[in-house]
Order: sequence, then structure tokens, then C-alpha cells
Amino acid sequence: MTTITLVQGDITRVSADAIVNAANSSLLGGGGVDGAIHRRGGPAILRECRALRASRYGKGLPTGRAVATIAGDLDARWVIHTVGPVYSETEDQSDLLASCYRESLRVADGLGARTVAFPAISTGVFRWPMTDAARIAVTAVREAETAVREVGFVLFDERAYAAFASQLPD
Ligand code: AR6
Repeated sequence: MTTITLVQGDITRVSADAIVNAANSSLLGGGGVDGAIHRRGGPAILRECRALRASRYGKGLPTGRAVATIAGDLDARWVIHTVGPVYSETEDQSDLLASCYRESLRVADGLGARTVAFPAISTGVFRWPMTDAARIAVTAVREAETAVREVGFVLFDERAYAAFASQLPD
């Protein structure tokens, strides 16, 4: 059984075996949680991202996939970078968003991670409506077959926290 916990705060301040980054396919950093992780984690993470671009992901990491690097100065062993879909009003990309959670947990299993912290993927720059994103995230984690013991959703503000809380029993 995987326990789901909710925390309101900054994901770069939490302690976990693996911290998930809402990256973009370039793997070369950006704003939002991606920028915060690279800032606090230090340049070692970006160095490994660049190496991944040069070796396995010359065309970028596809949307819905995940890949791990070291975690630099963060209080974690690994950062798992995943690329959420940009929200579309015309196309249902829910499965790609769910895939970010599934693939991140699959990568976590490969590493032997037992605790994983997720941000609310795609709900910032990529504009996914928070309540819908929370439903997809919680469902994907609940349905995942994983050896991860604890998944913590780290929500940046009260609105995000409330949206995720509404998806869990009291
Ligand atoms: N800790 C936890 N959550 C955070 C933090 C933080 N330090 N900072 C922001 N959030 P976003 P996306 C929340 O934009 O929508 C980047 O430029 C934020 O409030 O970080 O998947 C990448 O390089 C929001 O709820 O990621 C990509 O280009 C959630 O994290 C693009 O943005 C996700 O917001 C990815 O966009």
C-alpha cells in the first residue's frame, strides 16, 4: 500500500528519496518548480541533465515520460524529471498527465526509492485547471503498482492544497 500525504509548501525544502520536477522536454531548466529545483539543487543537476540530452534524449524527453538525475544539494537522493502536457481545451491529454505520475513512480521503483515528493505537475506555466489535475494525480498514484511506500504531494499554495485535499478521504 502506498500512503498519500499532502504538504503545503516549497518542494525544494522537503526531504524524500526522490523529488519530482515538473520539467520541460529540453531538460535544461525553466521557471516555476523547475527553476526552484535547479536553483536550490545547484549546478550538478543541470550537468547531468545536459549529459542526458547528449546521450539518451537528443530530441528531448517526451511528454509523459520521466528520467532521474542526482539531487545535488537537495535533501533527496534523486530528482525525477517529468514533462507534463500543456493544458488544451480541445484535446483530452489526461492520460499524458497521469503518465507523468505513473512513469515517475516506475523510475522511482527502478532506483529503489521508497518516498517520493510530487509537485502539482502542469498546473502552473502549463495551465492545467487545479481540481482536474488533482483528480488525475491522485487517481494515477492510487492505481499505480509501485513499491514506493509514501507519496507526498507538495502544494505551493492554499488553493492547490484544497484541491488535492478534496480528492482524498477526510
Ligand atoms: N514547490 C512546490 N510547488 C511549486 C513550487 C515549489 N517551489 N514552485 C511552483 N510550484 P510549474 P508546469 C507549483 O509552472 O505547469 C517550467 O518553466 C506551481 O504553483 O512549475 O508543469 C518548466 O521548465 C504549480 O501549481 O510547472 C516547464 O517549461 C505547480 O508547481 C513548465 O514550467 C507546477 O507549476 C512546466 O509547467
